[in-house]
Amino acid sequence: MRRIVQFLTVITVISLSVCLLWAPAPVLAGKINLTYANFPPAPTFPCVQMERWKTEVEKRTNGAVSVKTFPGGTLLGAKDMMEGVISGVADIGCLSMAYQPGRFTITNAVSLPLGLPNAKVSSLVLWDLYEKYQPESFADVKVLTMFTTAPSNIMSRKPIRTMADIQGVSLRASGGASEILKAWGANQVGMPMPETPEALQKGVVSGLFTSLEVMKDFKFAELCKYVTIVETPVYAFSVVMNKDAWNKLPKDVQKVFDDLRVEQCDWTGTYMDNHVVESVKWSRDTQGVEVITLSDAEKTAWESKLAPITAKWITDMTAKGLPAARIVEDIKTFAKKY
Ligand code: 3IO
Repeated sequence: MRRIVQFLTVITVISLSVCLLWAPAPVLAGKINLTYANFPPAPTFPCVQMERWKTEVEKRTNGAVSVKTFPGGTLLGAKDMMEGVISGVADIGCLSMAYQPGRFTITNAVSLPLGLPNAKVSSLVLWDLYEKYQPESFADVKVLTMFTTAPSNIMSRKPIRTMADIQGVSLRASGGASEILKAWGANQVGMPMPETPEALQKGVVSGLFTSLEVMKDFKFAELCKYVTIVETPVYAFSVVMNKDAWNKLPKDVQKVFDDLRVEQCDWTGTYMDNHVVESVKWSRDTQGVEVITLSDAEKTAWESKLAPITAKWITDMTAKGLPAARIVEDIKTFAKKY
C-alpha cells in the first residue's frame, strides 16, 4: 500500500512539473485543433509551405494549437477553397488566386508582365500590395500569408525557339499567364494545376506555362523535354482562415499567427527560388531536358507583345473604378525595396 502511495506521489509530482514547465507557453486555453486544406499533391510547394507553417505554429504555441493538414484536395478542391473556408468546411485554406481571376483583381496584378525577378521579391511585393489596399475580396476571411511562384517559363513536348513555333500550340495556364500566352499566339487552355498531369498524358495540352519546380514535383520533365525561358509572370497564392475560427483564438495565439505572416512570405519565396534551381538541374541531368534561351531578336519580339497587356489592364480596371495605374506603379516601387 505504501509503495503504491509513493508511486502515485512520484507520478503526481512529475505530472505537475511537466505542467509547470509548459505553463509559460503563450497558450493557457485548452487544446485548439485546426484543419488546413490545400489543393495540390503533398510534395508540391503550396503543401511544403503548409507543413512548415504547421510546424512553426505548433512549436511557437508549445503544442496548444494542433494543425491537421489535408493536401491533394482531400478536404477542399482548387476552385472551392475560398468558399469552403468562408463557410467553415476547413478552418484554413490555401488558394491559387489565378483560378478566379475576376475575384482577386488587385492581388492578381502581380501576375501582369512587370518583370518581378523571383519568388522571394514578388511574395513580399504581393504582401505589401495586400496591406496597402486591403482588398474587399478578403473581407470575409483572415489572411494568414501570401506568396507567389517563381516567374513562369514554357514547358513543352516540342521545342519552342521562335514566335512561329508557339503559334496554336495548346499550353495550360491560368489567370494572368493565360493573357500572356494568348498575346504570343498559343492556344491557351485554362485548368487548375492538379488537372494538368492527366491533360498532358492524354494530349489535351502539349505543354504548360508556370514556374519550373513543377518539372520535378509533378514529373512533367518525363513528358516535356523542352523549356523555353521567358521569366514572366508569377502566380499569386493566399492562405486564408475562417473569420469565426480566427475570432475564437486566444490573443496570444493570434499574435503567433500574425508574427508569421510576412516571415512565411519570405520563407516560401526563398524555398521556391531554391527549388526551381534544383528542379531544372534534375530535369537537365536526369531527364535530358533542353533549356532554350530566345535569341535577342526573338526576345524583343516576345517582349513587344507584353506591354499592351498591362496598358489594357490599366484601362479596363480604371473603368471599373480601381486605382489601376497606382497599383502598377506600387508593384514596381515595392519591388525596388527588396
Ligand atoms: C502551382 C500550383 C500548384 C502546385 C504547384 C504549382 N507550381 C506553380 C503553380 C502555379 C500554377 O500554375 C497554378 O495553377 O496555380
